[in-house]
Amino acid sequence: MRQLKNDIEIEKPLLNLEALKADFPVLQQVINDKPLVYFDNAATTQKPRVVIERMRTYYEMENSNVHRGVHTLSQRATDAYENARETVRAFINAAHSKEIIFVRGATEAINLVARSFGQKYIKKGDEILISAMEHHSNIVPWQMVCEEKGARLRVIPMNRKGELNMDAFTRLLGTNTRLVAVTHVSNALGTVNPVSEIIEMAHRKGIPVLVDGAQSVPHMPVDVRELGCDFFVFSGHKMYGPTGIGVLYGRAELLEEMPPYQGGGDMIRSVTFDKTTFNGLPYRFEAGTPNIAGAVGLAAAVEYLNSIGMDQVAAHEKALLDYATNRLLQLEGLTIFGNAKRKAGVISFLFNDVHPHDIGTILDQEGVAIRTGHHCAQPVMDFFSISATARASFGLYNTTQEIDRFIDALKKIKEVFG
Ligand code: C6P
Repeated sequence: MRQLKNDIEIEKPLLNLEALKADFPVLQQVINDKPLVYFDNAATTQKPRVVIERMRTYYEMENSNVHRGVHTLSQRATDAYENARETVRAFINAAHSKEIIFVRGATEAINLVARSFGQKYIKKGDEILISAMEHHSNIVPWQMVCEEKGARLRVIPMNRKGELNMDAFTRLLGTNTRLVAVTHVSNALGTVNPVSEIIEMAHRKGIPVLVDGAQSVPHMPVDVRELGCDFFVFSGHKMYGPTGIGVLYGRAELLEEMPPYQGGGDMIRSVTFDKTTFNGLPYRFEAGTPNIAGAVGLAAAVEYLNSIGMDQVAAHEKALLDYATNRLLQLEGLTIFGNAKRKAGVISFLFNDVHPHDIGTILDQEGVAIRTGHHCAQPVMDFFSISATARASFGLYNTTQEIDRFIDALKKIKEVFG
């Protein structure tokens, strides 16, 4: 069903937004005398009460160390932790729970693959292929490996709309390419990349692919087996879960062959001063006491997302993106960076000559939280010959009314700066 709002046709809200918003204590606040509008979801999302409560219950009733004790609390903690792994496995449809490695976040997951895969498989003269729109987390770890191994980092170019040049990608996939590492959704431009196509093309040449799903998993259904990717990484805090927990999915055949990332407790089978043998998956990659409460909180976030349905979330955020884009384009002097055909709910923009930090500050005074800066994607800024943008990014609890507030606040900027 469609309705008209400010002369723009929009989809009628697909979700019960009032009820959803009530699930998030932080969103009930007044900031600078205005009800908070939170449009910084690409940086981190807010947490629903079920996540906060689940972590509280964990600490009040189950807290112990995992895989170590025979006592009841240790069993409870171990069960909660391993059930969380299974919940995450089902959410992204991995084949085995041993393919789910709990890490601190997307950044650590990429560093793990860069270190471990890199140590075993990357040698002098090899190439690692990334894209022009990567977050620093999917650039720097590869640069470090390249430096160490004498390998070369190559970059799939993009056009001015923020779409990857797939012809160039075909040409760049060569006999020296050892790995392709691309983002599913760009945090700076909102582009949804054709990762299925990228994976298929790379696999035809026997090259594994890592997908950075930090900005996709919270906003659309993801099925790692359907994608066919070899590695997939994401962060709990961007999907309504806690900070300090994230996931590396890796195909078992690959992970089994990779050397450990860190040494310590839980990742070993036996240790003597002469020799250590390592544990099996997934524990081989989880040295030390893990973030148990984080994993449990992440599972609660996944269950929360499941209760809404990822198709619904994606459709709602697409409607918000279309509505906001149309309204923004009516503002004279406003430029949107990232106009790909397939986009997620991220809008990077500049407004006349106003510095993005001033845009962010004035919006904050109006109770609207956005991010300003280079978004840890400096090469994207360089590509457009700018140093920063203002960025609004949507989450499942956002509404068209909030977008109206955002537009009204932008109009105030025009009044202040002329
Ligand atoms: N982007 C943003 O405001 P961590 O910090 O490990 O949770 O996620 C890193 C990361 C990796 N890939 C992409 C595509 C990302 O967007 C991010 C985090 C945030 O855009 C913080 S810079």
